[in-house]
Amino acid sequence: MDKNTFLSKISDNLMTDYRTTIKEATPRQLHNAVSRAAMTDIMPLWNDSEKRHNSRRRAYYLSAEFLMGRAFYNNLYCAGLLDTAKEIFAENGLDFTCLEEIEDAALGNGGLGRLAACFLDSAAAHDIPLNGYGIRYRYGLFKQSIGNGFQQESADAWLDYGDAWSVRADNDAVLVEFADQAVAAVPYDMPIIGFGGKAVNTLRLWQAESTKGFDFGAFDNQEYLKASEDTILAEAISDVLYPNDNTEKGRRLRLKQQYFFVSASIQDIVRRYKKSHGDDFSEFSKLYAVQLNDTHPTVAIPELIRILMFGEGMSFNEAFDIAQKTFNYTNHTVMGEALEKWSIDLFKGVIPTVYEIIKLIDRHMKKEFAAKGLDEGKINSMSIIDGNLIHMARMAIFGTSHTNGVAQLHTDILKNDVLNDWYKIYPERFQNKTNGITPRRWLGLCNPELSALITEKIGSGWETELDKLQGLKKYVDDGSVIDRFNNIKKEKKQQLCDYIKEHEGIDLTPDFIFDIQCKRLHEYKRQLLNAFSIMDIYFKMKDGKLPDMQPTAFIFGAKAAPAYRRAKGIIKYINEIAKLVNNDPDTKDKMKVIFVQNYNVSYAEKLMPAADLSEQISTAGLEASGTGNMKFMLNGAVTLGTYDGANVEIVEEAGWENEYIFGARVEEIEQIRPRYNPKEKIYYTNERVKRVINTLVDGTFNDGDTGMFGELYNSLINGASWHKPDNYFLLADFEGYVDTKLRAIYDYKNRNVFGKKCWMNIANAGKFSSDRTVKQYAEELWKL
Ligand code: 26Q
Repeated sequence: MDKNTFLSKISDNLMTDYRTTIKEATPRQLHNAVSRAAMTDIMPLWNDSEKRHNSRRRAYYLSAEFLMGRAFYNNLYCAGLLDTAKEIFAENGLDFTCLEEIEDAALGNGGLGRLAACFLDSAAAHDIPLNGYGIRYRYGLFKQSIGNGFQQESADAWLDYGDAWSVRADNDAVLVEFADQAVAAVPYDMPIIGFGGKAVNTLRLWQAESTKGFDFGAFDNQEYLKASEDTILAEAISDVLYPNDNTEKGRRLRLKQQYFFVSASIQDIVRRYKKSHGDDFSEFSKLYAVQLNDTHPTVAIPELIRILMFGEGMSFNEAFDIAQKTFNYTNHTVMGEALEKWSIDLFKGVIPTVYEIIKLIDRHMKKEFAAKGLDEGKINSMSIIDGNLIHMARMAIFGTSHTNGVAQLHTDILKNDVLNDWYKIYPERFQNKTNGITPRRWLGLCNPELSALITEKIGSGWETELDKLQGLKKYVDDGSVIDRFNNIKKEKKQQLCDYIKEHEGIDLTPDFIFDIQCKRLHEYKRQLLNAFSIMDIYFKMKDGKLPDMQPTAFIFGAKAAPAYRRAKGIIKYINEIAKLVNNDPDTKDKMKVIFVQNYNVSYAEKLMPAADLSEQISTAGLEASGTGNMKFMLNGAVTLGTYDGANVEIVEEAGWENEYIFGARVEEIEQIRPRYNPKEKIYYTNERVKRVINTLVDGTFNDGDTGMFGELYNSLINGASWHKPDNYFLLADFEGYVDTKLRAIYDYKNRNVFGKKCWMNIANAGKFSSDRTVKQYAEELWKL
């Protein structure tokens, strides 16, 4: 679309929708008018892609979360319209960044949701027929602000800005039935615009609505609330994203959400199949592959069986066979508390027919196990229905063709430890698919300055073939290229400083080394260890033991699940440290601690390009993969991390000499675990550790009399009823961590040497493109 056409479409939209002009429009009006103009431009390609894909085998990605981020800049970039739009804004005296007031589509919590978004982007860029199915939450992940050092939550009403990038498809609405309720599932389709114009795929998000609408009978009887009751109860289902990352109790509404979007999606797929193949289901599993993003959509297995049995008159065995051939399951965690289990009573109360199917699956599995010669004890210990609980991961492994982990180390742990019983029975079912990130959003869009340098050196093409970055290696000894990289890094840091000044009110300069940890707040990710290291460095500096230390900014971004008390205590603790360190005349010119508010995809796009040090410090064995680590790497930060998740592969690609790895490895953690006594063996014997940890309880800081800091102290030193002391091994890794961090901070003083390390990270980041990941799924799992 040329500039004049684009401009005239924008002007038309502004006039018909808002009776205004480009000079007078508000940012929101501009956002909608420009977005709709771009939509009309991609529409033919969208329809075209769908028709083309209709005639071949295709895959669906079922996920309770799609953490899309802001659509506007990304979609224009992928559609090849970004520069034109910028010109139009400039020519009309408009600030292109004013559209940053439009909220992200934050329909996800963290890694798992963002991975789904990256996969869709990659599939579209490479014309792979992959469509997403999920929930159109009215409220996405809560917005976070910090008040007096505490996290505060507020609703994320992202739809209040309009939803210019969706098309409501009323014709495809379906009915979803629960024991006590029936609701309409109405699809909203979002285009997933493939970079370079090869294809546009679809993300179909379901919204729950009443089938009855307004009850005039009740209204006439003056029962006003009752008149709207069905609407309220129906819409509650897609009202809000559960804000938990990696753990959750089994809540009734959450189960309703899962069944709601899964049932609607399976009905949609079956309907599409019947349109072309009628009642003969023999081709179904040859036409479709369905990927289950963790266990959240696992109820798809019994739901497909239910529809095939009761709707199509198939036997259980025939239906199970089709389901098993159609589905695959991705596991994203090894932590026990994150493995979904539902109480039978809850299940029976919400979706009794589905529960009956699960009983059949469980019985089928037991027969198969018995035929394989497993003894009764073993069989019972692996049952899907176990006591009064339904184990979703067990159903996911048994009811699908393949189970995959998300990094090599994670897959090895699944095979050899967490799911070893299953691996022994079905070794051929287990695969690894190391995660990736889309280089469009995470380099092209968020770092145009670095992108331009890369293109200058190796030409374009890296955007869709990231291995081409290898071509950068030969410049590593070219001082002028490293200088230019360092200057770009400085520019990105300055941009972040400006943004932080505006949004957090804190002064910061790009001469500091930027040490950044941004990710969900969780004990296993060990933000508290990072906080302790800052206190240790602070004390050292006060004692005059850190001569000429490179001034360092310790930057955090993290949301805590609203009910996760310890995580919220850690946020408060970091903010108390910030207050102390940033105001102490002895340290304030050398250290800055910043906790940015409302970390989300858009903030990540500003933080990743500005980082020198990428903090990836999870307890070894617990971070399945990590994907933030890859975003930092691609933007030329070095990793300060444990040998965990995809960090292992990052080191393998970039070389040990270009990362800062510390701490106990998985085997060592397993070895120390049985006799681990942090109180006697570390706390009482190591003065540094003691001094730092005591700041939780010795009055150095104030937790507003919440008792939060005391609880954190206890969790480390005394343990709790449900866990041993320091179950994430902060004390064990403390010294190695601080020493390694200080080594990195001092190394930074030689900017050329440090810049080379950064450069080697960029040059070796090719493996971590989600294009590679999605192609592996397409070939090895979906058999496209
Ligand atoms: C479950 C039940 C009820 C409510 C919420 C949940 C829930 C929600 C989200 C459970 C887990 C999650 C998210 C998990 C997650 O993001 N895992 C991360 O996945 C990334 C992509 O594979 C990995 O890189 C990370 O290592 C992993 O932690």
